[in-house]
Amino acid sequence: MEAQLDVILSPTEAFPSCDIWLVVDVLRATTTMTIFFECGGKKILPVESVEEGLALKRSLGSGWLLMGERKGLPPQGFDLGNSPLEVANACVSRYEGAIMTTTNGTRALLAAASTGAPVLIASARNALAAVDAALSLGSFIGIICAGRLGRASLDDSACAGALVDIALEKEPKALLSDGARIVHSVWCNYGRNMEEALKDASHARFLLELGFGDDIRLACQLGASASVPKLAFVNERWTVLP
Ligand code: 3SL
Ligand code: MG
Repeated sequence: MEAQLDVILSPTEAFPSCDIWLVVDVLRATTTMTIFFECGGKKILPVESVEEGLALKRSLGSGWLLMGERKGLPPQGFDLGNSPLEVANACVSRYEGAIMTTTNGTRALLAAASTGAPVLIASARNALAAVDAALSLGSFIGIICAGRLGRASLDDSACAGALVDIALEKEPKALLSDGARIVHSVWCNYGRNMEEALKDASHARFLLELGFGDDIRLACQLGASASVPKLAFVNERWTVLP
């Protein structure tokens, strides 16, 4: 069967019924997750709210990291922010795992999980490996951009465009939805260059103002990682595994 690619620009759109999802929050949640597993992290428990994260950390104990953000910064009581650089420097492999909540990324992930189709974590870093993994699991691939506060974002659209581009190299006859064509145009319009696309992204400017320029640099490293984290339902909880 010919491959089919559909992209939704924000989780507020209607979800198609696809074989497999790639969830993208390149700035920064899915980049942070990719790096967490590159660094030997064991598992991530995504949760919706700060309160749920704090309660889960209290019940699981100090062997677990609590990480994430609101308005780009770690909420009070969190061990780490949603920063790929911070995670890379945190010796995450020493912990049983991490509990994570972010404004858009973990919510997009849980929304994808609710469809029942398998879910993989995608970022620019693992773009090649993530597309390979998705194509090996099904022919109808859906890509969810986390976006920003219920709206489309240029950063996730460009990253989704890169995923479509990579998929087209492998499956040149793949059928593209309008969403897939839109993000592919964005990616090509920026010369297939993440740095160029992110220069125009409002969320990248917001992160730069907070001093997270190194996180953006890590997020732009297209194909730097072979890690493709996946979502599984373990012990009654959605869990991201390496
Ligand atoms: O919205 C999210 O999930 C975050 O990735 C946003 S931030 O880059 O950490 O501000
Ligand atoms: Mg984002």
